[in-house]
Amino acid sequence: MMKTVKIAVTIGALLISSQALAQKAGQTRAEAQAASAKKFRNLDADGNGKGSPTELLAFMTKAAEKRGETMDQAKVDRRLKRLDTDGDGNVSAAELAAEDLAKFDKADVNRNGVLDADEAQ
Ligand SMILES: [Ca+2]
Ligand SMILES: [Ca+2]
Repeated sequence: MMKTVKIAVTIGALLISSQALAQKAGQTRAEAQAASAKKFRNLDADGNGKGSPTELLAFMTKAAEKRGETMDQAKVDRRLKRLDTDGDGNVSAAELAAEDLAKFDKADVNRNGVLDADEAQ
């Protein structure tokens, strides 16, 4: 009985930590930029270079489903508002990269361009 509980807790902890691994140890800034570009290609489903609100909704819904969560329009709207810095109503690759690289720079406390083990989370 106790053993089962312990295993369940371990699995739960693993799931949580793998979800939190948005930033990987050893990742360089260039890799973060490449990952962002790849993410944008997934977001921009019709390949017109713009992530439309509809595409963002589909993209975020898919990501939420992977985590076993649901997505709502209000969340997507807030995300779009944050991402869309030039205010054209769409997300560009540059706008997405700006957010991703800002996250990277925030995590890269010692500014050496690589996420060290203690900086990755
Ligand atoms: Ca598009
Ligand atoms: Ca925009």
